Amino acid sequence: MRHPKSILILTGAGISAESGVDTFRDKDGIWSKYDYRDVATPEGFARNPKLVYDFYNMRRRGVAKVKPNAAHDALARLEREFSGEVLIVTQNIDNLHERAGSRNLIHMHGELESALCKVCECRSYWADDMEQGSACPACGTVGYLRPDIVWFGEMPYQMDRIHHALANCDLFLSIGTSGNVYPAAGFVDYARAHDVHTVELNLEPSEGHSVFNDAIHGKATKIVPEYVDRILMGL
Ligand code: BV8
Repeated sequence: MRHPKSILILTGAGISAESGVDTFRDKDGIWSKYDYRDVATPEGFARNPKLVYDFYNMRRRGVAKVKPNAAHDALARLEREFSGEVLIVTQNIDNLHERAGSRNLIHMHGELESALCKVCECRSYWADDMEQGSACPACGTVGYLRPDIVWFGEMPYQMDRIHHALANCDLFLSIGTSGNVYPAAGFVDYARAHDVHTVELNLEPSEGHSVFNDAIHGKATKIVPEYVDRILMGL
């Protein structure tokens, strides 16, 4: 793909792996330690809210101790130096893209550092532990605050904006995702249906690797900066 004008980049847990953030489905990944039905569904939260608060408190504390890696930095550099549009749609709930300097960013599965109140439906910045007795910063109600995270069975955020961007970009990159979770895993099909050039950059072939026009396999901190250099040099 030479001289793209608009790039949409989907990222998953693999882009944060080399920062020290656990992925989900790799060996010793999050889903090998927790059952997603207990910690990443509305039913699990209703059944045992403390377990879910503690699960996200542990992950929020973990992210606070790590920093963006060369792959996050390369995508921020692409947004700064590329003449066209760059939009990152991340499945990740960590804040490493922002801390690397990316601005045009959608967290389609929500964010660790955001709290959602079930009474006033306001979202508030939240960097500390959350618990049953936490009060909503916006309306003050106690006992109705949840992690602002999209759980299984819930609709991911900003899907209309994402679909519009997918249909109107000319290069779609998928970085560090196993292609297991929908609707994100279906973005490559949607892009292809709109004649968008699609490239997978991942440690190993993902579930949907055969759908991509092109694939580059390796560690994100190596292959992402190299690919960004090629785009910026017009190669
Ligand atoms: C919904 C919460 C409907 C936050 C997550 C078909 C269509 C639509 C839905 C479905 C469907 N089929 C099934 C469904 C239901 C379900 C689903 O997809 N289930 C799967 C398991 C079959 N989808 C949903 O429920 C979604 N909601 O569809 O709602 C609806 C409709 C109308 C009205 C209301 C509702 C919601 C999905 C979001 C769920 N929330 N997480 C959290 O706790 O983090 S999903 C979870 O998986 C994370 O968000 C994560 O981001 C996501 C994807 O995982 P990956 O990021 O890909 O991570 P993974 O470990 O799997 O892979 C890492 C990759 O990196 C690997 O390939 C590895 O090789 C690579 N890697 C590792 N190291 C490196 C590397 N690459 C490069 N360098 C390295 N160093």
